[in-house]
Order: sequence, then C-alpha cells, then structure tokens
Amino acid sequence: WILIGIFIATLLVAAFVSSPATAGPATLSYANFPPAPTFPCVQMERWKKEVEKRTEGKVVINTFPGGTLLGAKNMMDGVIAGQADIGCLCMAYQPGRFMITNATSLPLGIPSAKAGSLALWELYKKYKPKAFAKVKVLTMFTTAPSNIMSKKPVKTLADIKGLDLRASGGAAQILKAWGANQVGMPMSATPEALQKGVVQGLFSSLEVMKDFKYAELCRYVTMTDTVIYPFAVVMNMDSWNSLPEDVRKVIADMGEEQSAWTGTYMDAHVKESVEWSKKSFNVEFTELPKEEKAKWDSLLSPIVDEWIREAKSKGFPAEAIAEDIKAFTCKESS
Ligand code: 3IO
Repeated sequence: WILIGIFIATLLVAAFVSSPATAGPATLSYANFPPAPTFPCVQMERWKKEVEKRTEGKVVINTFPGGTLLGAKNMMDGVIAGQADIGCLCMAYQPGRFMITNATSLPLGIPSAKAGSLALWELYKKYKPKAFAKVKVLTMFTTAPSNIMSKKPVKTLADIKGLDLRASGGAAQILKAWGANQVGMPMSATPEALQKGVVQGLFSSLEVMKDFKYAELCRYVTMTDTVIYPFAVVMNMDSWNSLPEDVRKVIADMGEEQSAWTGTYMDAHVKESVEWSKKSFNVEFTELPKEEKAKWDSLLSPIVDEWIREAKSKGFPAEAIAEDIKAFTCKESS
C-alpha cells in the first residue's frame, strides 16, 4: 500500500509539473526605447492589453518604455541574447543590417503610416529577410511621412544648406541630398541635442511635435511628406518556442492587425499634433511652392538608383524589392 501510495503521489506531482495549465501564466518582458507617451509605446500597450485579453490570462506582459531595459541601438541584439523577451526597434538606426525592410525609407512615395505599415508587413512576409532569422517577428509598422521641424524657417534650398538637422537611415540620406548637415542619432537622443543646440531641428513624422514637445523649440515646419521610418517588433526565439501553441496562434494572428492599428493611430495622431502645435506654440507650417518643390524632388531622384546598385552588389534582388514596395503601397492606399 505504501508503494502504491508513493506511485500515485509521483504521478500527481509529474502531472502537476508538466501541465502548462497549472504552471501559471507565462511572463514576458517587452522593451522599448522612447518614452511612454510616444507612438512606439502606445502601440506596445495596446498589444499587451489585447494579447492578455485574447489569451485569457495565459500570458502576462511587463512593458519597459524609455530604454529602461534595452536602448535604441542594442534592441535587436538584446532580444537575440534574451535580455528582453520582446523588443521594439527602429530599423533606420541600423541601415546596413536591415537592407530589405529599410528599402521602405527610400523616396518611393509612401503617403501615410497606414499604407506604409501594411506595405512593410507585406514586404516582410514576401521576402522573410535573413536579418530576422534569429527572432520571431511579431509585427512591423512605419511612421507617417517625414517633415522638417526647425528652430529657423526653411523655405528654400538655400535655407537648408549646411543646417544641422537630425535624422537616421533613409531619411538621413534625403537630408544630405538637400544639402543639410545631417546629424545621425536615435529619436531618444534628440531632445537633449535640440536643447543643447547640437542640432537646429529634425526630420521625422510630426506627431513628435506634441509627444516630445518639440513645438516648444521648433517653431517652424516645412512640409515635404517624403519618407517614413520603419519599425519591427521582435521576440526571442526560445521565449517564442516556450509559449503554448494556442498562445502563439493568438500572437501570430495579430501581426497584420497590429500593423494596421499602429498606422491608423499614427496618421490620426499626426493631425492632432499639428493642430496642437499651431494652437499652443503658434508653429508656422510652410508648403513649398510647386517650383521649389520640383527642385527638392529632383535632388532625390538618384537615391533609388544608388540604393539599387548597392543592394545588388550585396546580392539582394533590388529592383524587385523597390517595385514591390511601390505596388504594395498602391494597393494599401487605394
Ligand atoms: C520615432 C521614434 C521614437 C518615438 C517616436 C517617433 N516618431 C517618429 C520616429 C521615427 C524615428 O525613429 C526617428 O528617429 O525619427
């Protein structure tokens, strides 16, 4: 009887230990580099809430905004190494590392964050770039098209010549083509650079006028609506594989929805930020006259050709990538 008792007890313990239902919820850390009120963190909180709800308590997600767990430039490697289970990164901060997805920040005419986000997600699904082989990609999205925010008015190419403006990746290439003195740094380093006068402005999507209070320092906006910044949310492969199958399905099924949600949120939030900047700081918005705009645009035309040459030399199907981005963008904006 004693032996039978021990046998039954052993079975019970084994069942308890191996059953995921009794193991309690999986706890995941999610790292982000900019401050909590900014759009990458707003989408992070939305995703956390939806995943926790849809998995009915099987997952708990602890979010770390503001670079408290991983910073802008070590996000990808930090997630690969398991310092965070999940991380949100701006791919423009490592242009050579993410050749295919960063091609979305060529001047190819992406008109909105919604169209850009879905085109980027489609591009990722089609090419499955090797750059992501070591992680599980949960979603991708883009900012709205970039505009110039500056302490001085910029109305002509002469005004932008030599001006210290901050950007990264594809957007930085565009500033260079316009003759600005382009200064590269992540968005999270920009408030201090603006404050200290290291830069006279920046080139990014306009929701930052409100979310980072840049409108206080940058009283001028020049509308160019040129180029987006692409983002990815990635998960450590072991953390992903350790999740129960039904949880993985919920998360995988959310990839496209989260991309569209973030694009839609971004486009609406840009409008709100523009109105807020006008009302709160009397920010002056400049639309370039047609002839001036034509001059600015003509300086951008070599950029795509140069990228195609470089990407081809590295073995990428460069023309097909550029054509696909245009086609996916058209499809998503119609
Ligand atoms: C961005 C990055 C972090 C928080 C808000 C943001 N809005 C636009 C961006 C794009 C970007 O990464 C950049 O560096 O301009």
